[in-house]
Amino acid sequence: MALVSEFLGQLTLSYGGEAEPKFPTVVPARDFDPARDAARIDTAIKTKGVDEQTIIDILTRRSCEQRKEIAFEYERYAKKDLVVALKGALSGSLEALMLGLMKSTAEYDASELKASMKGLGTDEETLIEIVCSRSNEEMMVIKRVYKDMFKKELEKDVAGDTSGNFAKLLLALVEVSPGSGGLDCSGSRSLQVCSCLYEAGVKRKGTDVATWISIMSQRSVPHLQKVFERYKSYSPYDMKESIRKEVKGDLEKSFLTLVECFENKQLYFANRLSEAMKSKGAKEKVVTRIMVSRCEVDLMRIRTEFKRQHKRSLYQTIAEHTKGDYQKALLSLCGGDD
Ligand SMILES: [Ca+2]
Repeated sequence: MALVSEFLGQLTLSYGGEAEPKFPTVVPARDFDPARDAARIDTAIKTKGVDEQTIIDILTRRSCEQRKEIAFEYERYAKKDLVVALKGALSGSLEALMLGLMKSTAEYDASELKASMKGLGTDEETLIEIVCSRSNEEMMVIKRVYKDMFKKELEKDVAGDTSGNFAKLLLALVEVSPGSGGLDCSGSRSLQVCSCLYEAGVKRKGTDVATWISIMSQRSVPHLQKVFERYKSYSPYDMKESIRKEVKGDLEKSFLTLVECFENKQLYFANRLSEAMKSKGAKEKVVTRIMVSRCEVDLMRIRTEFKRQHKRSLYQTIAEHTKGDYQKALLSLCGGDD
C-alpha cells in the first residue's frame, strides 16, 4: 500500500513544484542480483554469532528499491520476513539503523514521527526536525504513507500531542496541499512580506504569531530566502535574532529550524550531526535518523557543509564518536572521507 502511495506522490510531484535535485551517497548497485544478496544475507543471519559485516556490506550499499527487492527474494528463499529475521539477528543501534534502511524514506519519516508521539509525552526535538525540514512535496507523501501505515491522519496525531502556537505552526506545516508554497515574494512583494514580519514581531509589543506562522508555513524557499536577506537591512535584528527575541521554547526552536532550512538545509543537518556527536557518547538516535533519512537524498552535500563548517569531515567525526558494527554501517552510508 505504501508503495502505491509513494508512486502517487511522485505523480503529484511531476506536475506540482519542481523536484529538488538529489545528492545521495547511497545509489543503486550495478550488477545487482537480489536473489544472490538474499542468499548471502540468509547465510550471514544463520552464521553462529551472526555475520554482521556481510549484512552491512549488502544493505548499506543498495538503493531503497533494491533493498525491497532483496526482501522479496529473501522471503521466497528463506520463507521468512527479512525485517523479522533482521530483528532477531541484530540488536541495539545497528538493528535500528538496518530496520530504518528497510523502509522507504517516506515510510521511515512516518514511523519516526509516530514514534516521537507514542505513549505519554512527546519527543518534540524529533517532531520539529522532521516537520520543519521536509519540503511540501515530501510532507504530502509522508502524510499519505502515515495514513496507510497507522490508519490515522498525521494531523490528528500532531494536534493531539502538541498545544498552543507550537501546535498551530506544526499543523500549518503538515496541512500542505498540492499547489501550496506559492507565496509570491517577487519584487515589491518581498518588501511587503518583510515589513509584515517586522511589524508582527520586533516592531510591536508582543508578537503576532499568527502572521509569522502564515508566512513561514508557506515554505516558498527561494522567495523566503530573498525576504530574509532583505529583512537584514530592514530590521535591527536578522530573522533568527528576531525569533529569539520574540518567542520561546518549542515555538522558538521550530521557527529557527525553519529559517535554518530555508537558508541552507544541508548545513542545518550537518550542524545537527555535529551537535549529536559533540559529547563523548553520540546521540545515536539523532545520528541514525539523519544518516538513514538523507543518504538517498542529500547526504553528499551535507558532508560538504560539514567539512566546511566544522573543519573536520563527517567520516572522521563518525569514526571518533561511534563504535563497532554500528560505526561500520554509518561509515558505509557516509560513503567516503572528505
Ligand atoms: Ca515584539
